[in-house]
Amino acid sequence: MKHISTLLALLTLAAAMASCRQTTAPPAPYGPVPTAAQLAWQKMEYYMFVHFGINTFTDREWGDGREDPHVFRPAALDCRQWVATAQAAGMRGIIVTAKHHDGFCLWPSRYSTHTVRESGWRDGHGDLLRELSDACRDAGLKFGVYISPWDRNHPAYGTPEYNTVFADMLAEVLTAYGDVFEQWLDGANGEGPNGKRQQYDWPLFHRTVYRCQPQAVIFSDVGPGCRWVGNEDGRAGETNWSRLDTAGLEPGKIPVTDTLTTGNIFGRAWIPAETDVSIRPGWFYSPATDDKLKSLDELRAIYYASVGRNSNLLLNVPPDRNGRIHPADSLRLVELRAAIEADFRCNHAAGATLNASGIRGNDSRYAPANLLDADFDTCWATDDSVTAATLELTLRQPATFSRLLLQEYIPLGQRVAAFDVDYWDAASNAWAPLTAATTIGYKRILQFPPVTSGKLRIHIRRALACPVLSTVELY
Ligand code: FUL
Repeated sequence: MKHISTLLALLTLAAAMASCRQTTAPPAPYGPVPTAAQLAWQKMEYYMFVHFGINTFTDREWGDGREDPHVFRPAALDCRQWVATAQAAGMRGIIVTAKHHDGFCLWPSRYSTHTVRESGWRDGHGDLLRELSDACRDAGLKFGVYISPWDRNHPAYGTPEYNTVFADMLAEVLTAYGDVFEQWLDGANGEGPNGKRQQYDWPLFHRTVYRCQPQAVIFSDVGPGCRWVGNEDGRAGETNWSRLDTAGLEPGKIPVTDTLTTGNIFGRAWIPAETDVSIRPGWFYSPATDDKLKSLDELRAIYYASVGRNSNLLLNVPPDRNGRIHPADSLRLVELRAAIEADFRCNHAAGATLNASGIRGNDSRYAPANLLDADFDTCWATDDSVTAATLELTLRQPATFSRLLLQEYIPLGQRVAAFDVDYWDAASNAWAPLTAATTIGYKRILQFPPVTSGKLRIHIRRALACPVLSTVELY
């Protein structure tokens, strides 16, 4: 009996020593890293843009600010229908044009006389931001606002006083409707009613947003929270760094949009890309575009070129003159969701075996098996000195696949700069090249012609620091 308890004590001690030995330090962050708000934002992946306002009723993209507010007359406006549509589409939030360039405010602003109040909609007591933010909150969708600094209606536009007006409008919106996940600010800047252009006070605008909504991610051409992807085609760069150098740049003053599409490999700030694109030819509704929606194939390609390339997708779906999302748009969105879900139905990497050329400190906390669990926060990493490495995936049985999904653990920065992928070709009894790419980032999805194989090899050729990956999935 005594022997057994001594043995047990020794075994317990050995186990304790083994766990004490696991002192491998985690990888140090590489470069700038996302804030908690940017990380939460990145995980949203796909959400709805809603362009709605005066232009919905005038067949114009940019109203001139002289429209009669009574033009705004949605007969059956129903924000709950927008929210239900976004949810059915698999989207996680909605960003609405609270004010576009024409200056018309979808809320009864104290700082303007060109608002829903003056339109007579809901007898002048309507507040679209109230209705939409309530509907979002009730459904668990996040709520965001686009408030255009360019204002073709406001008499103060083009004078220093307008900067205060605009900051007051921001504060008004950002304190009255609950949490705002994203403040969308574009750099459009044209002449106002007084024939003058505005010198925007960006530091004031940013301070105001952060004071009212410390967790909001501020979008503009160049951040600071997230950046424009540099085109309106729905396409992030094949190489897409979430880092950007912004010295000397400001919204509306960007020398080359290519930089926004790819980011800067050694950029000093963490400013990930957001891909904004419309389901219709214009941003605003027009009956003339009811039969000109992007096809399912086009939208699916956009998904792969945005979410599949380390960018969030902000898909614009403009409600019609009734104030509802048109059935054609709703149907297309649901088709898209079904197509994407079908693409990612069967993950052949689940239950597979994954071996790595190296494991950080030979510590099981950094084992490649962590890439196969569904947990973003468990990773595979190598020793600090290792910046090229190989992962070999052995499936339980040969399968046919055409998509590889990878994720880097971005809380420690973005590292991988080049990798290629081979599959085991049973016919020739050798590895055969499948595809190659540069960056991964939060999410990278590679598509290739279907192959049938039992083994796949990912070769990271170049990383800026030891690779830290979170996910490998194969479909
Ligand atoms: C741009 C605007 O000029 C367009 O009208 C549209 O709202 C687009 C999303 O942003 O800056």
